[in-house]
Amino acid sequence: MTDFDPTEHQHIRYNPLKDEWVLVSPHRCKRPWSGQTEEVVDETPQTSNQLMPGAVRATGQRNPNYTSTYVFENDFPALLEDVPSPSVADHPLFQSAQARGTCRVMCFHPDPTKTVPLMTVEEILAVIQEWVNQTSELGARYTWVQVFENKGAVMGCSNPHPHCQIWASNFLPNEARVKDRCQKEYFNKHNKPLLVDYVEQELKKKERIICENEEWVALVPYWATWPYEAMLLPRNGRPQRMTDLSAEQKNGLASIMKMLTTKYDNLFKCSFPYSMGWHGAPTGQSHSPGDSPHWVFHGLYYPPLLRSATVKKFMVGYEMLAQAQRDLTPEQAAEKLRMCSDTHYKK
Ligand code: H2U
Repeated sequence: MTDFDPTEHQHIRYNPLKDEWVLVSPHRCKRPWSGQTEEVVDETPQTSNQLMPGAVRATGQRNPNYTSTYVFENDFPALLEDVPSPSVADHPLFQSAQARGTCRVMCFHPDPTKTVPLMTVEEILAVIQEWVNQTSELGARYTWVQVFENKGAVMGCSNPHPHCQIWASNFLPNEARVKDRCQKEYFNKHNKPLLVDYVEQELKKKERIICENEEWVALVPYWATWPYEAMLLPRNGRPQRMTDLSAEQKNGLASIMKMLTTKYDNLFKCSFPYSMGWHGAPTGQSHSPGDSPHWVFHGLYYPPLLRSATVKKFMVGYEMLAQAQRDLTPEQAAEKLRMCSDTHYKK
């Protein structure tokens, strides 16, 4: 039998943040593709788009002539503040609970063509600062504040104007709940945050790093499920929440976001679609700064593309019924992204 080669031989990898395994089958990259392809569409928004400065939204409200970021209450929110609570379950198999919350939309820039990689570092910094403001304000009242960006029609984004959403809830969503538990268990066992240990190891191994600066590392996690999934991890201190970031960390974050998303766009010469967002310690009235030493604030990018601008990864049969499976290895994905230029292909 030949020796194990992770780029040839299938294996499973453990995700300690979610207590899940992923099947890595790199030999599958060689299979031919005659299935669905995505159309490459020019997603430059129409000048009449509803997120533009001065535009009239679906509800008839008019946006101000904003010049930087702009936040408004989502006109079609999935979470409302005041709704009746469901009655107590009469059987353990039929549990429900109250869900209260609020949803906001945040435009990144008045110019509809300025996606994150095309924005200046200063403009991205303004976005980060507004994320901090929103997390701080909503986090005072809500247990979880989820900031996320859906980019590209393939990710269900309804409007290509650069924007994100902010959903705040009185409950801990599943991803947060599992990550809270896993990080707590690791911290109790090792007396060190899981992600502090993880960054240290990744910086030593240097196998999955996409790019880095003095404050942040962008890498394809060892346990990544999406082909070009990335994580942004702080390398100094132990920020538990976005509100803990220092001025240097915010500056560094703006520049590494630009670097990573530029490489993403350059990979297949397209406006690279993804869903991205931030995870930090839970908030709300039962939490206070510094109370969650097991948590390290981090960013997550989940892009769907696999082979080209038109062929995406489908998380279907085996993934739905068994567990996530990926084709190229995280190390191969990191290398491909590392080799991409830091200068945007449109420039
Ligand atoms: P996407 O991030 O998936 O593109 O969603 C954009 C959000 O903007 C969506 O949740 C909101 C939609 O409800 N929106 C408004 O609140 N008002 C509008 O006039 C247009 C879109």
